[in-house]
Amino acid sequence: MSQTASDILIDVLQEWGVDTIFGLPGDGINGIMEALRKKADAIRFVQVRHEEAAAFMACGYAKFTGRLGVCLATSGPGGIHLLNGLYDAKLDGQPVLAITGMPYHDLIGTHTQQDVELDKLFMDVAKYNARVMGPTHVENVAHLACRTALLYRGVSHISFPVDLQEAAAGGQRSKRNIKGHMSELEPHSARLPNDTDLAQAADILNGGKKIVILAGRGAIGAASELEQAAELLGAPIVKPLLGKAAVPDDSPYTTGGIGLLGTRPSQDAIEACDTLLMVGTSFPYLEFLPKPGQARGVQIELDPIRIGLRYPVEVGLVGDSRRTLQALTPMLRRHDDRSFLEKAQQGMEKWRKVMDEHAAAPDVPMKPQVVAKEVNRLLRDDAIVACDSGTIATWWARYIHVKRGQMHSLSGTLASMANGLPYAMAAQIAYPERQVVAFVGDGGFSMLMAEFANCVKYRLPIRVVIVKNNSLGMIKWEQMVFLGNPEYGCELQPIDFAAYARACGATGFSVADPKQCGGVLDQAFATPGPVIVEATVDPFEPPMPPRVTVQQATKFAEALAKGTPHRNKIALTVLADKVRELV
Ligand SMILES: Cc1cc2nc3c(=O)[nH]c(=O)nc-3n(C[C@H](O)[C@H](O)[C@H](O)COP(=O)(O)OP(=O)(O)OC[C@H]3O[C@@H](n4cnc5c(N)ncnc54)[C@H](O)[C@@H]3O)c2cc1C
Ligand SMILES: Cc1ncc(C[n+]2csc(CCOP(=O)(O)OP(=O)(O)O)c2C)c(N)n1
Ligand SMILES: [Mg+2]
Repeated sequence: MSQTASDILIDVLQEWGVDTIFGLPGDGINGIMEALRKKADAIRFVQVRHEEAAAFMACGYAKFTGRLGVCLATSGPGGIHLLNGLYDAKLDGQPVLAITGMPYHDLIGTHTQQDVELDKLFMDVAKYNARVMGPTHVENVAHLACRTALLYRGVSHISFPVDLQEAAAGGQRSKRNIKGHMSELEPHSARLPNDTDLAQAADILNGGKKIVILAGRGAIGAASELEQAAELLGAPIVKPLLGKAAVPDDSPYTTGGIGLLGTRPSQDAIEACDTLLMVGTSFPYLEFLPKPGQARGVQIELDPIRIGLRYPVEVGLVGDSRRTLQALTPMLRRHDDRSFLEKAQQGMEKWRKVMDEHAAAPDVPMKPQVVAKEVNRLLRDDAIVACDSGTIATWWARYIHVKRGQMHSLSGTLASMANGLPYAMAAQIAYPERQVVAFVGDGGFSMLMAEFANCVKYRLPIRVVIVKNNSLGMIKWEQMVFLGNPEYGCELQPIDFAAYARACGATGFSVADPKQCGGVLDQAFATPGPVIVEATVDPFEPPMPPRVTVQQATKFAEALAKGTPHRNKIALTVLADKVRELV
């Protein structure tokens, strides 16, 4: 059987180590599907029910494996559906290749069916974006697409007209497209800053008295180097959300998260610090960072463009976090004054007690914190946890404590809903033996819930824990606390998710009583997956910021006064939480 242009594409992907492609077939990519069918023993095609999930899966796959994530969608609507997941990859810096179909090459731009010029549509999301012009174009384009996504940590896109997909390989090349002139390397630099910058950074850090280390996603994999620096500098490690797994939560150096869903000790440390060492972070909430001029700044960052992006640092160390810390720490002297770190540690002890109080609440309706705490108890050292956007992210950030070896993520800078389930599926596909949990809200889950059927199809034993408050909880609170308005448009029609699990051929559990929550989760985690646990919780439980500002309290009062539905219950719940913190 003669080779087609699509076969060349799949061969190149194989050369780049691609073993999984997430997608949904359509008449605009049937040539590529045939090439995949022929290579089914080498490259697994994972079918989705909505292309958005394929793009999220590709992003999740990249996040959890460090490898290229690949998604495939048909021309027109299929390609358009990918966009949200691709933006997630772009904004969280993940290497993802999207392959889409296009109409017949000589009908593009003629109002033919599905005539969407996807390369134009993807111009903003993709760092590399090419339309295949013929079989002899495929090899070069495919290599560059893989290389760009991996080396520039972003999205590449290849759009392939449907007739060219089936065209015979090996046609006439143009006279300048001479075979063998391009190498297929994935080259790397040393990813290390220069010595002058290192010395200047060490000077600033050695001179600091109250130093905070802000360690984000780019510091994952550098836990022992971060702890070593923290020990030398007597500095607490504060973790932006995507850096949740940068150091485990039982590390004596960390004060956990920062920002609205962060901890009070993190905020206290940031507000008091005189020196800030940022490592692999582009944490976006400037209002939670030290005020400009308050602290001297040093930043370790792979991407030179991002040095000084969020805080006016004096030195930028352009390099990989781990390698740069290895070069920097021998130049740091041990700070004998441990009081700043000790204060943060004492703060954490208190903070944990308050959090434990909330998570032990016997109230009915059940508090979401109870569910998070019970999930936390059941997580193994090898767990991979995918979370979603919503108040759910607060419970995950504060009550699910990272253990050494675990991986955790959510859609960070795009902050999209609906990524939780696809991320978890991609994780389980990449690591069949690991424990994988999707910890999601009812709103986010229901956006792409059809994908759960594919957990059954592909025998993915994931545990989906749905914290069900029958509302778009986070938005409800934002409307009240940030704008002072009554909630509007946030209630969700309840769905019986346990029955839905059974309808898909899986097991479903429901729990609404905090006394039974641990037992039901025990059972669910012991049942061969996939499993859905729907935990019905108090819709009025607020995701409290680490410290309530006067403005937030005023807006909240205004919202209640303007006639927020259920305002008495809301006021009582917030008050009860405050009391719990005080006693
Ligand atoms: C509902 C919701 C609420 C949220 N609330 C909060 C909140 O309260 N607090 C919070 O922290 N976040 C919150 N987020 C997430 C937030 O939007 C950001 O995504 C997050 O703070 C960014 O974390 P980061 O700095 O670790 O990652 P990024 O912003 O992705 O930054 C990582 C940086 O590391 C660099 N890098 C990558 N690899 C390396 C390497 N090897 N060496 C050196 N540098 C490297 C990258 O170039 C990048 O600049 C929320 C998200 C959601 C969905
Ligand atoms: C795709 C998308 N649409 C809308 C939003 C805005 N948004 C952020 S959180 C949220 C509510 C999430 O609801 P749910 O999943 O039920 O979680 P909860 O807040 O109730 O815990 C919404 C609508 C978003 N981030 N992403
Ligand atoms: Mg909800």
